[in-house]
Amino acid sequence: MQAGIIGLPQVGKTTLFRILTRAHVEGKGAASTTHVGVAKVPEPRLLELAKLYHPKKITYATVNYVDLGGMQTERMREALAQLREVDVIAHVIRVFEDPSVPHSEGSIDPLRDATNLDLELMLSDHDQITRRLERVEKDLKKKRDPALETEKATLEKCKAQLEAEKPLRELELTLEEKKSIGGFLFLSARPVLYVLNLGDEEADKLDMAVVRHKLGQLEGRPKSAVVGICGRLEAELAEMEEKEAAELLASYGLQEPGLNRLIRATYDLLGLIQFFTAGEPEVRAWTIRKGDPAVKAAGVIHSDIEKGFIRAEVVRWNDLVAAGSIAAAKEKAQVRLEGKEYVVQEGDVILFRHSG
Ligand SMILES: Nc1nc2c(ncn2[C@@H]2O[C@H](COP(=O)(O)OP(=O)(O)O)[C@@H](O)[C@H]2O)c(=O)[nH]1
Ligand SMILES: [Mg+2]
Repeated sequence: MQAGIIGLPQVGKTTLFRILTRAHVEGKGAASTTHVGVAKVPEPRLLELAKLYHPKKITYATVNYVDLGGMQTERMREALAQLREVDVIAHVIRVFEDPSVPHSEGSIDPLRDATNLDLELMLSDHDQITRRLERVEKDLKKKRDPALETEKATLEKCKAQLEAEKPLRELELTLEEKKSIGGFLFLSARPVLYVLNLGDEEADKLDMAVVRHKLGQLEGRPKSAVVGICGRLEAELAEMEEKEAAELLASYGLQEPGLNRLIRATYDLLGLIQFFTAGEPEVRAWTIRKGDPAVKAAGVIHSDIEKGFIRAEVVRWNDLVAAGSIAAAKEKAQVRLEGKEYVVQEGDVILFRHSG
């Protein structure tokens, strides 16, 4: 599972990628090179759990990011092809003003940039659908085929959506319809995170960014989210000692870097949730998909635990922290015994009992 960082040239993509992953990317202007990096999912609940167990190790969940470089017109085709391999699109949009950094479109207009990219994605899908429909219609003339009929009907539905200038991520499809076009990797169907790269002067009012820049249109849409960050400020924070960074954040009235919200939003859009395991050797966050059963969660830890699954002992993390220990939580009847099919909830602390 990974998120692809895209956007126009000089909007702050590489700056963001570097601080997300603390990775060292060599050289400037390496627009066409792809960089993959791993970001830790910030999780204060792990620290709360650690207070109970004093573990040797704390392990965070992670999200993978790829820096896909600039989406300038002359390399649009190549850029779009790379996008087919990502699960979520993180679209970095320039909002910050800085005369020393040129804007490829000549002016700052975040709504225009967001809309233009979405249109490119829709155009690409529209092309693909048109070509496929021609093929399908030809084949249907030769011989009747119910599966192909369904595919045709679904593609036509998608086409109408695109012609109304709406992305496929906002189109509701039945399971059968989804299956019929499952082989296509439509770009406008990907969840999208609009990342507003703001000037430092907005650091103390990140929440207001959407309203200030009249971007309400981007908010509250299906399979998408908007987050504001101050790229340059975050880059400075990332270079600092923890204490210094906390002081600088506090001076802006902030409790945590904008980056944290960005990573969490990506994680949500990927459809992922965390559950925890806690003990003296390690307190750890694990990643599963929303809706996964306990036996699958067990398999994420180790295939032996999945195979020998007996039961899961489950407690809500806040109940465990409030109780102070598993024994105390058990006394309060807050520890449940669950079977293989139990649907794991975000924030469950689980101990798996297994044979072998
Ligand atoms: N003033 C200001 N400059 C920024 C900010 N973020 C990035 N930059 C500058 O913009 C230029 C392009 O940044 P870069 O991350 O390489 O952009 P990319 O082309 O999208 O990868 C660099 O000179 C950065 O220092 C920001 O939040 N504020
Ligand atoms: Mg770059």
